[in-house]
Amino acid sequence: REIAYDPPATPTATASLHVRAAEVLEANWTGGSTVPSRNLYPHQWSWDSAFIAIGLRHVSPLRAQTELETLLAAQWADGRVPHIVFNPSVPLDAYFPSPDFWRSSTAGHTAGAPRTVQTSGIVQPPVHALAAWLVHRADPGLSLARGFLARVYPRLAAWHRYLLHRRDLGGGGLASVVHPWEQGMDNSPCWDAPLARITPAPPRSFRRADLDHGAAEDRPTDLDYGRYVRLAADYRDAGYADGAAEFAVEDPAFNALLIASEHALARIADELGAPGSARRARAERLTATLVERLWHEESGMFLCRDLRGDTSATGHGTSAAGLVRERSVSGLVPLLLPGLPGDIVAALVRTVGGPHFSLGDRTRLVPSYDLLGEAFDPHRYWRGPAWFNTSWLLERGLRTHGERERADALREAVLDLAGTTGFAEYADPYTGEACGTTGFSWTAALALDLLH
Ligand code: 9WN
Repeated sequence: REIAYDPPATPTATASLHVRAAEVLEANWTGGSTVPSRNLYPHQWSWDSAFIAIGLRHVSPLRAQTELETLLAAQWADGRVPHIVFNPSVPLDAYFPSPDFWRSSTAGHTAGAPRTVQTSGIVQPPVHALAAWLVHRADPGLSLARGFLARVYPRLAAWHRYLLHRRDLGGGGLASVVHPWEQGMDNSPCWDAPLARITPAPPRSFRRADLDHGAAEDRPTDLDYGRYVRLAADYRDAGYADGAAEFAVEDPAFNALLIASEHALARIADELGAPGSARRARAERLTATLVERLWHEESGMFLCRDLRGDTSATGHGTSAAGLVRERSVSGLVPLLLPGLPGDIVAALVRTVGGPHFSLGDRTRLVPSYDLLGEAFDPHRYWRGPAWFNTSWLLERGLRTHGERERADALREAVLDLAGTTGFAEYADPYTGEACGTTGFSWTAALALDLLH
């Protein structure tokens, strides 16, 4: 006979997925933060930590708060949040580029790099205020007792200020990325044209540690790496000063995440008794600017704007000047925004299910790049494979706009494939076969989030 106070039965598959995901996060926890992967990425990464905190809040709100606090403690005085915070106990040759490449405390001196920790000098997408808000909501009592929001708010505000002022390289109100690693989708075909103008660093001037752990055909090419190294070294040699960037791109996902985080910051301000209305209004204005600068009607999605590209010969009117004609999942991420005009929402939903991404038809998770694009490759990193963070963002977007059935199907697919791939870094968009590394933190974290 059943005992009345037994908890309702949880389907075993769901329960075990929860346990396995929590185990991945536990195994990757280093005491103050979580590594994306023990072998491939043995330090703290910026946007990974934000996604990780969003999942970790369901297991340990304290660890989730700590994750974000550790990252923000490495913030530079100019407001930038570095894309990597290095763990001093990890050998230098475990990851490239290592701290001796970035030399943050000396080369970043003028920009205000911290002296006690070593970091990179570039940034990653600003998912942090959104994460902080969600982490707070998971346990408001603990958050209040620890003064969590009050401590992170000024840092998050300075971070957004940096992006909206120092990084408004196009002068139109959006933030630019100055390196493909900043946008987070390292070898996306969107960067092929802007990167082609960069002279690669000589192949023998650096050693790729990623190839010790990942299959070469799943990773960016040596030529890509040569250009990544050149761009980062030039930025470092200019003291990490913004303005003279050889590579400057306005990216839809990066800016949409900034806007979503600005909405979250408004809620945090409200919670702290400082009305968030001005921030909310700014988020709405930024949404309009995003549409104005990056929406491309003909493609039915947002595109990247290459600020250093040829803006004269487009044949599509001035508003299309500088837009990169490649369809990346990045251009679908703005679906996350609540204030998006209805016709744009409808067009994005059509595009997600249409031939270029085929969600719900030929793919179960959203591919990172156009299935029909010339550069499509189902295994090579951000040139086709499906990633779990972008599917999570799309799931949130579909649900925000009342697309319940599509959101439910995507949620099921994330949970199913996270489990069957062993929490893979990414997957073949057609077969669901695991690619990259396994035991990947944000895959586990975002699966956990969707279980709740
Ligand atoms: C460079 C950590 C990071 C992710 C990025 C992903 C990959 C790094 C690399 O790993 O980039 O930052 O060495 O390839 O592209 O999105 O944050 O998981």
